[in-house]
Formats: sequence, C-alpha cells, structure tokens
Amino acid sequence: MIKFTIITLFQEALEPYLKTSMMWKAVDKGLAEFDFVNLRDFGLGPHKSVDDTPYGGGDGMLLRCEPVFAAIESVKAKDPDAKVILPTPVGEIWDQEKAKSFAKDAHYIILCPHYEGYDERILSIVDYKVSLGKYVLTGGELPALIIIDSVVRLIPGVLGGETSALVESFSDGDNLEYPQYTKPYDFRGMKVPDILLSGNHGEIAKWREEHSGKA
Ligand code: 6GU
Repeated sequence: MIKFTIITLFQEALEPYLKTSMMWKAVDKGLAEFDFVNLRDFGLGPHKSVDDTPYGGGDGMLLRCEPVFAAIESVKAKDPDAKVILPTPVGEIWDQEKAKSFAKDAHYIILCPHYEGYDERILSIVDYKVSLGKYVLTGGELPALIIIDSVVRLIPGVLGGETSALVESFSDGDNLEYPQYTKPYDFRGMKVPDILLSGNHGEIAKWREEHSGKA
C-alpha cells in the first residue's frame, strides 16, 4: 500500500482530482491511500497564522517553521518512517525514473508550500525537494497532484491493462510511445496505416518500434 499524506491549506483544490481519476480507482482497489492535514490547524495565534514577512526585507510572505514542523510531526508521530516531499521550483527535476523509484510500499508526506516561499529551516525536515520544471507556480498543490499521479499509476494493478504502464512512453529509458489509432479508419481523409489492420503481429511490432519517437 502506498500512502500520501498531503499537508495543505487547499484540500478542496486537490480532492476533486483524487476522487475522480484513476487515483480513486487505486484507492478503491486498496492499492493507495490519500490523507489530508490542514496546515491551518497548526497555525499560530487567534488567526491561525502560518506565514510571516521575510527577515532582511523583500516582497511577500513566507511559510513559518512552527506550523509546518508541528503538522509534519503530527503525521510522523503515527508513522516515523513517513518521508517528506517538498514541491519547490528549486528542487530536483521530477522525471519517470524518479516516479518509478517512489512507486513502492511507502508513506509520503507532501508539504504544499504557498505564498512567496518558505523559511529555509523547513528544509531540515524534508527528505526530497522536487521541481516539475523551469517555471514557477503559485503553490505546491498542482505539483503534488502530478507527483501522486505519476507514481500511483506505476503501482501494479492500478491501470486496467496490467501491461500498459510498462509498455508506455519513458518507462524503459527515453523511448516515446508509438502512434496509435482507433476507429474510424478514415477521418476526413486521414487514414490509419494499413499495416495496423494487417493482423501481422510481427510486422506491427516492427512498425511500432520504427515509429517510436526518440526523445
Ligand atoms: Cl514543485 N513548485 C512551484 N511553486 N513551482 C514550480 C514547481 C514546484 N515546479 C516547477 N515550478
């Protein structure tokens, strides 16, 4: 069983995706579990504040240490082995190899940062800093969903056809998927390659190999 505990201020932004997609099927089959921790519950003072202004000046607000550590420690109190993932534009770039290495029986805590950033001392409680690419998003929620989706689909039994995650793009290096077609045979003059209708599995496999894009 793979488990993700997501620490966020925006549970309602994450839930619809996790409750509809294949992610929900994974939960239904008992292969994955998702849990939420509301960072606000660990906020400070009457306003349950989770952020403050940066020392030294500068724009915006930073996530404070106290609520973040308290939230993570509340999860680790129940499962000391849980590993902490921080989505951050300065993390290591996420790729298929990383997704594969995470796809195992494990408990991950994803801390979704918000505002202009986070207090650097938060890194002392983080196991993996993950970036999705060279651009900046407003928060960690979308990266969290992408990390979860790319990992959970690799858990055996999650996808319908047991083989599809294996055969697909990127799974054995930088092979891109071959072109695929479904009905109709002729759509506005664009026809399906006849080899795919030939029933010759050897020739079809060869065609697919030849037409697999190389990254
Ligand atoms: Cl993981 N977080 C944010 N805020 N921006 C990003 C990112 C992550 N990856 C690319 N841009």
